[in-house]
Amino acid sequence: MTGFFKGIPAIRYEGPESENEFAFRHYDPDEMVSDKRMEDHLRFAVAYWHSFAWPGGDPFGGQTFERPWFGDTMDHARLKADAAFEMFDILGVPFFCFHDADVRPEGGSFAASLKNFEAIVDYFGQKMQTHRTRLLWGTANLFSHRRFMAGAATNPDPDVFAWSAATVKACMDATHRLGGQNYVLWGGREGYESLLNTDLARERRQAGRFLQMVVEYKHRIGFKGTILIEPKPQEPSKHQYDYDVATVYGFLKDFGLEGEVKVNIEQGHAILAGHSFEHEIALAASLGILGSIDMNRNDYQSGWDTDQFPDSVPEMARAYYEILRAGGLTTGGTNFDAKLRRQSLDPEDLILAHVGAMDVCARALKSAAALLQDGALERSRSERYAGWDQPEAQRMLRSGTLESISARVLESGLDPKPRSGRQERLENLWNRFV
Ligand code: XUL
Ligand code: CO
Repeated sequence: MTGFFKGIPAIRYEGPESENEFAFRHYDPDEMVSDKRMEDHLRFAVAYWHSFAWPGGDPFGGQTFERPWFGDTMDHARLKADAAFEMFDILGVPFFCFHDADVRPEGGSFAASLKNFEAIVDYFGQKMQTHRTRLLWGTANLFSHRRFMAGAATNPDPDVFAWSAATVKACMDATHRLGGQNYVLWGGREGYESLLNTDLARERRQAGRFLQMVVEYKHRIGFKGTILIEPKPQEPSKHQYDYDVATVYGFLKDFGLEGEVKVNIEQGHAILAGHSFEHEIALAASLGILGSIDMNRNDYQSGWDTDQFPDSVPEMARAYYEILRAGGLTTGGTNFDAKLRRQSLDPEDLILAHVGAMDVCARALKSAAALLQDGALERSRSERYAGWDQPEAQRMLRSGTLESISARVLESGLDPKPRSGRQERLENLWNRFV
């Protein structure tokens, strides 16, 4: 026991009337929501980096948090893992996620870093025998160290490409070994700062080949999890090649990977791209590439990626409605890629941030499931498109030409009658459930 969370009890479901801060009011893992237990719908994960590796800095100030595991030794790394698994137990979360750089000290060479990493992965493996939390996904940090300042796979220097490929291999091996259900690639530096020094076509080709290698390796080692790309339009780079879901889909098609790779959609990234979270989820679902979600919101005024814990049930309900409509999460989950505010110094803050976020998601899921089950929204949507179910309309889509359609319009004296889109009525319906 590290003693870091001393005095904090395991969090249990006590129902909406509970006044106990250290209890769930809405998240009851065993409660059935439609066809599945709540825990199996939401598949919550704790993000190792924000909760255990982030020191509380911002662009104007450094570390605010003091944690006994901050330091560059393997002893520190093991203490950090001990504290992390203690928190997973307190929260009862089924999953966690990590980057290589979150969990091990950097060594003096690639081989030394790898040795540290493998030792910690062994340590995780031992801990997972006595704790119930599993690995949702692993990933590589190819953005923090200065060697990645001009990109990883898209770097003008082939040696950085090679270093990145070797790093991803190590992280995929670790993910596979720990039974991870997905492997994520977020291209923080896969973009550019200035077009004046950038060869766009070349960088995009490098990124495409890199991703093909990842998929080839996945099959060679027999990793059964899903490979996920996490779109983000900018920050840290001025422009990232994985801008949003639509851009990623085009990229996957270009490199023949649309059947192999899905997306991990983050709420804050969707907002930065000028979309809503639910838009990105609905689009991914419609393209068959919805994989997983990172559940952390941005501040709507700051214009950058603030990675806050979710606090709005109506917003989350929009997201879970689209997820449920698409059939739910399979290998994916709800990863809290969220960090405390830098003034939230106490161990209690870290626990209660997750408790509140899990409750918000649970309420949102329940509202969304009730609305979907009610069926009125889906009926209204199908009625709106009912004309397309007519054989004539289907024939037009299948075998129509501009000439044949034009002839029919002239012959039939066709005269379309505008119909209400009923938006406000549907908003009222929505608000009855949420
Ligand atoms: C950065 C971000 C990352 C990815 C994993 O904005 O979201 O933490 O989720 O690299
Ligand atoms: Co993320």
